[in-house]
Amino acid sequence: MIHHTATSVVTIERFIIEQERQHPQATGQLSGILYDMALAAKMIASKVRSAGLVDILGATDDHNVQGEVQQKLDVFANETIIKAMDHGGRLCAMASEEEPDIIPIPDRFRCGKYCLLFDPLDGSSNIDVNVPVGTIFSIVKKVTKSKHGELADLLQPGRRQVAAGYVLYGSSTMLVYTTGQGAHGFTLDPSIGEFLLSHANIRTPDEGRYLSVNDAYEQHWDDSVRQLMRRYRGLEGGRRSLSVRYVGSLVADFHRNLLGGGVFCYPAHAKSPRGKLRLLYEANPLAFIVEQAGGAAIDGRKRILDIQPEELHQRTPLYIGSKADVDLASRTLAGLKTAVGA
Ligand code: FDP
Repeated sequence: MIHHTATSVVTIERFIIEQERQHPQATGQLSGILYDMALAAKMIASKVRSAGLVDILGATDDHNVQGEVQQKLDVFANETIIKAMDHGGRLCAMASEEEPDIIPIPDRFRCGKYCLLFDPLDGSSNIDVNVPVGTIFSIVKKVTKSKHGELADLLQPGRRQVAAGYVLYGSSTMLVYTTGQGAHGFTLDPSIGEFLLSHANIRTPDEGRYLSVNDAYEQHWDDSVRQLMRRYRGLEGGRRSLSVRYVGSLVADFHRNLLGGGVFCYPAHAKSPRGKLRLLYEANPLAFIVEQAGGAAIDGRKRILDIQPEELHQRTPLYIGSKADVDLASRTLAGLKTAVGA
């Protein structure tokens, strides 16, 4: 663990270099990917900030692979990340929530040993109403021998991630990432255009304050999910009730709960048997971060990071956040009759 004095200003670049130095065998490729992500984040942040001022609001005619209408800003964020990342010689393949297939590295560029998976602009249905949105990313190491990455390189369980992070475009822009040495947060200082260390070694409270769930789906939930929500609300089991907060932008809901303590739930339900969120672009990276911060993430039964993905756009139910609250989900959904607070 690197200690900085209260007065030292630590840029994300300095922090990444200092973390890299703790691994003498490091080639600098991973650090390079993280700088490039920080650059892409600054470009997207600048566009998001001016979204209300320019004629960029509203949907394009395109639909993404999930059949959702793409907002123009999604398209911009997607292209910005691809362009920032494809030429550095560190990646061998990419995958985006907005693209149906693997994104290859163009032949004119060198290929490296890492793969990047990302959700360029999460919470995009919130763009038009000035509600925070985010970018989420995950990095894994190539496992096949091919020069260009293959599907098998991208379809790795989350526990094999070497780094993951998210950017929250909120009242300030924050980037939080982990390389498995804790989760660290940086706030963009727009006056100098740098991400500065603001939240070193984030620890999420063991017990949460907040419950984030869209309970408009209650009619479609099964009985165990309904029971879990009653327990979170203190209506059953004698547990202290959680306060409900639901922005509807995963990054914003996750970030608030990470810092303040809480649980975000997107259960499977009758109309959406695998839930809504994407394992590779959303659940895995956030699960890596939350575990590094002392929290937990499950799909209702299994640890998210242990799920073997079968397809790029696989969906998963998600229960993520403070350890005690996720443990309660695990016990309740398994139908265990143990005491709620136990
Ligand atoms: P969005 O559809 O606006 O992109 O992953 C997609 C996501 O937002 C998450 O950010 C958010 O948590 C969730 O969907 C909201 O879904 P519901 O509207 O079904 O609650």
